[in-house]
Amino acid sequence: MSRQVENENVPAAEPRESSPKILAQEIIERLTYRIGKDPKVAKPHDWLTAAILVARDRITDNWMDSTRKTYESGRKRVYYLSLEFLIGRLMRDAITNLGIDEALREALGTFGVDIDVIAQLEPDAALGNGGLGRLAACFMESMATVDIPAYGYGIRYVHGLFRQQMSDGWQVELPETWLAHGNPWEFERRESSYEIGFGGSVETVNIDEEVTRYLWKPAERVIATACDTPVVGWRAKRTNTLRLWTAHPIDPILLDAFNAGDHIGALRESNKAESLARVLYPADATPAGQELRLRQEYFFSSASLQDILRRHLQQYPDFTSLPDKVSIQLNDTHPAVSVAELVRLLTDVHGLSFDQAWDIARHTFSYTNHTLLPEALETWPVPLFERLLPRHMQIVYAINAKIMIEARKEKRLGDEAIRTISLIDESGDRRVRMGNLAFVGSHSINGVSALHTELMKDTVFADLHRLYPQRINNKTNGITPRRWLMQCNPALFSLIREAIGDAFMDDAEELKALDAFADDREFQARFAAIKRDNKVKLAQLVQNRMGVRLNPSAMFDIQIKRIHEYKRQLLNIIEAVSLYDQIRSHPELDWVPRVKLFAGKAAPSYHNAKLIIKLANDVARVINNDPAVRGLLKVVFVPNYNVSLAEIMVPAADLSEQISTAGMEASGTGNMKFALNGALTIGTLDGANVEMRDQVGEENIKIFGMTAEEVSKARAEGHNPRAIIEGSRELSQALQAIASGVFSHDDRGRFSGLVDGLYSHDWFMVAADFDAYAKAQREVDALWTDEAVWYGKTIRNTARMGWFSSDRTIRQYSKEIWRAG
Ligand code: B1N
Repeated sequence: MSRQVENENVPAAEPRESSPKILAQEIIERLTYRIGKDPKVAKPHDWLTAAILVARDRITDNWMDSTRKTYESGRKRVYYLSLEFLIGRLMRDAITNLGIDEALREALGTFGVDIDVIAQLEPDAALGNGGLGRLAACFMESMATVDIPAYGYGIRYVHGLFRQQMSDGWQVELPETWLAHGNPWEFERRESSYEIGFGGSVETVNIDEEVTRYLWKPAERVIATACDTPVVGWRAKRTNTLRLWTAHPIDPILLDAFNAGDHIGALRESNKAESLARVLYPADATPAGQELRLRQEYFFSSASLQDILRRHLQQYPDFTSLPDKVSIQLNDTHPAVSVAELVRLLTDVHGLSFDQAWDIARHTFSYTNHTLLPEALETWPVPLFERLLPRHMQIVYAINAKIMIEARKEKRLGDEAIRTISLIDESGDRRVRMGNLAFVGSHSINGVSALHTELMKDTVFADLHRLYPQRINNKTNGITPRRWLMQCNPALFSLIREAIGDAFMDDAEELKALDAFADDREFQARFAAIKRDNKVKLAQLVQNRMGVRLNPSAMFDIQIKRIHEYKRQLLNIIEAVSLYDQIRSHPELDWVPRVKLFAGKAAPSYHNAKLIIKLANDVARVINNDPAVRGLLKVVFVPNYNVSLAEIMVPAADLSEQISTAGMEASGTGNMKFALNGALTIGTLDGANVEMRDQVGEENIKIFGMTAEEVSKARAEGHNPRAIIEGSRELSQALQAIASGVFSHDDRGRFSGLVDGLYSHDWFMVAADFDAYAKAQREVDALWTDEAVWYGKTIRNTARMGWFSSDRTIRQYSKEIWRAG
């Protein structure tokens, strides 16, 4: 049957000892024989690689053990298909989960090497844009932690998300070269390679009167090769695989062209193939829309499915058992073409009938929707889809026919419903709707917060929900408490352990026990001291990188996330301008000193988002240099936000800004990270903020502004932003200052377009929510002035965030969607 069975007699590796002494010996051994360096001349990077290799060998033992057990137990495997995995650095995560962090620190110390210094040399793997990619990374860690046999599948981009530099306050994008020093975590698997086709034509072969087969003859073919990274769970319970695909040409060099002297032309195929895995599309919550993106989507979907089917056949006789043994989770619509690809593989390659294949597909796939933004719903022009994937186009039509007939005949839906359910959008140029394809091809469709899930039922998927009322369900997002508390905030972690013991380390909901300490003045003082230390650390970083001095006694008010109009960084900046006005006009009042920190990247083609970054920088320059402010307000935009920077900023926040226009942020996950680390949230009733309020209690969160319902009503009935602005003295003054060039002497009209947008339509309700937001901010100031009240609230936030552990989210997926128990 399979290779594994033949090797049954190979014993499992003995667990390795991990004393500092053994680790030190191993480090020297790796340095010498794997890196080829004499310890005397080893550079910090060499020590890092050696340390990673030592950790990796321990993980590898565990990994093989996990793989073997899955095979032997016949348990169901879960496959998480995602175009993004925003994993960040891996070393600290791996060594804490292995439980060798302290021993490794000591081992390196014997050579005079500081683990904290070399840890910072590890590149931050940014194979994702934002929340969706980071969620995939948290899920990978939690699936290993709760002992689910899981594989992540994605693309091994040579260039992850661009590096952001500031040039005169404008964002400039530079390529990210995370692989420059190699990647000691990964294992290339040449033997796991698959052919992926594009273009060409489809031949029809009539086997007999009843059976017709279709033979796709692709015009282009490339090879996908696997690259594996082990993902170790908490306490090394199990280790799973993150399998990322690289692209290679079938013929690296076209010999005919080469011999004819066309040396560049000889590499054409090679360049074309490798372009597939070259770069991550930098758009968050908006589809890229280019042909290369569709090629990437198909490339990784096909490679992953071929791999999944091969693994299944190694263990089971045929595919009737696929839905029992395999769950495939589609992370948004980016892998949705998988639905058609699985049907193709099962019918054209493995000889099943269309009906059998369709039935298997629907019971195997499930789909997570991450956004309702209409512009973010992925669709592809029919001519492009047909040219690139002619066989899949036929399958999409075949699926569509089935669904349309069911909707019309059995469910008696009308013309309008039929139009919105169709896999083909006929309203303009014809397009394939990937959301609808993912929906009809899945047995479960989930949203990522309670509110978002309800809105899915009412808006984008209303008619599909009517057709399949059982399918939509909610799985509120979560974050891994290992990275987002234990590792990023070791001092707070120790304090909590000391107070309530270790139970919360294995069950984050045990953090609740901390509630008992919320009003304990001594505990508050220690909690506050840790927060202050974290702020000092961030202040040092800001001083070093930007030369701006921050006062660690001021309130650190932080908004970090992708720059997007719906996330309303603009609202925050306008409020800063207004506060600046008031501080100058009323020097006699007791202003609470604040530092407003921003960080985040804008999609390179998103004009207004880039303008908002420039505005933040322009406003910062003026405010930070005005002596009349007397240091009461500072504004800082920290460049190049990434996971590693988040690990420093999150523990340093007093106030967390989660202020999206209600109804637009599907969940948010940064909101959870801040609250877990003892920040108060100022936020709208949007995404997971709603459930955070339920968990922490409404007295421990500052909610303001319009509800999702009010927003949609205002949009439908038309609202009058000009009247709103004119009715608010603070807002109109701030807007006037921005529009008239107070912050942009070199180009006075720079921001007039941005401000005009608020007067004319204010789609994101910035003006509409301004007064409520400013009022909420002053209430936050009042809370800040009473330390006992402030820390009582923030400690309760930490205590009550346990439910937002991604372990809880993954257990729900496992029980209710995957049935992978
Ligand atoms: O997914 C996160 C949520 O917490 C956020 O609220 C949500 O905005 C985010 C196309 C996306 N939705 N859609 C994307 C990313 C890249 C891309 O090319 C869409 N990201 C989200 C996790 O659920």
